Amino acid sequence: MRLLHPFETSFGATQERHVVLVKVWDGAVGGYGEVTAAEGPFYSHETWETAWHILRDYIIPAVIGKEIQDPGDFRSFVQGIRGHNMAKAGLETALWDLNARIKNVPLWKALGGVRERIDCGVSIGIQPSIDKLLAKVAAELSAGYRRIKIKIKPGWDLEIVKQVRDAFPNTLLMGDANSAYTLADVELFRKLDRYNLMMLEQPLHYEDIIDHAALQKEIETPICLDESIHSADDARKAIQIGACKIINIKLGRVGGYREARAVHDICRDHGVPVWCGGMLESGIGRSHNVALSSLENFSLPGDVADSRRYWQEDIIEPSVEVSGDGQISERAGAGIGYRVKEDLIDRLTMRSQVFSA
Ligand code: OSB
Ligand code: MG
Repeated sequence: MRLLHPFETSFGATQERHVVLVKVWDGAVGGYGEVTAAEGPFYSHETWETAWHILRDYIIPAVIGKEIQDPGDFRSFVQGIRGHNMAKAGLETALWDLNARIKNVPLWKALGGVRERIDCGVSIGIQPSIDKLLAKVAAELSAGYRRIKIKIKPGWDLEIVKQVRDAFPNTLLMGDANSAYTLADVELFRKLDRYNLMMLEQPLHYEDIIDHAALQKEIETPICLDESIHSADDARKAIQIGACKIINIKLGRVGGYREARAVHDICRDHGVPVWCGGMLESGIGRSHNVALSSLENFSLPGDVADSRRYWQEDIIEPSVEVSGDGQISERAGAGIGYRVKEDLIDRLTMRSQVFSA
């Protein structure tokens, strides 16, 4: 699937997406999941090809033909496979969808969600010019989005944040560095403190919490961790040492709903708000993000936005729609609550494989 616009972060730009989808079929009902790994190993070590390999050769053989009463049991089958959380989440989230469809309940309710409408923000990539960025921010605000995230990197940071803040003094604004800095940049972050950012996402190394804790002591702006948090245990440690005040939860990064809920719960118990991150998902991954965001402690606007920001035509029907006041409504239907356009998926498919018990 080709993104309508290239998306650029501190680690590079992307436009062509290879989306690995997982469909689980119990003989009567199907459930769908999405692997959120990118084309290259830049956000994380996983790519869509490594996910395919790990699913085909390890995850699916560990699960196929097994009796699964509860999708939370999935973890016990794949415990021996280290890492590859996005590959695991592709199948785990499909099992949650399947289970909710079998029980004929909306997935967000099966998860224990309480928010019938979720607050939406947008993530705006690095732009060719500050004028283009300002125009994008203005357009997203008039579309109704409640929070603006701008990607930053060395050379596209202080001045950019200043100009956006000057132009939009009252907007909920944050920056996401995707690990582009080190502790040597602490002066820069002190200067960023002037611009009343809601948070600064993952400024330092993608596996670090120690340096983030040191940085958080030096600055006022809350640090939000993304890349560094792969589990509830990571979240506990990060909170314990003061590495962050907010956590972004992504289903892929943590390996699915079971761990996402555990991260959510640990954060809630420590008074740390969370929000749902995005990975430029197709409608299937996006609908899972909508369901996850219904949980109580998702109290900040997430990066879950309207399908039309990304795709000419999405693979679910209806597509994910954001209201004029920046919200998405949870669906009343069973499972993810959207119809999956299998015919369109067939036309877009470049590789597929069927595994039977
Ligand atoms: O860091 O949150 C991130 C996209 C790809 C990889 C990492 C990130 C992002 C985004 C975009 O910020 C979120 C979205 O609009 O899906
Ligand atoms: Mg991020």
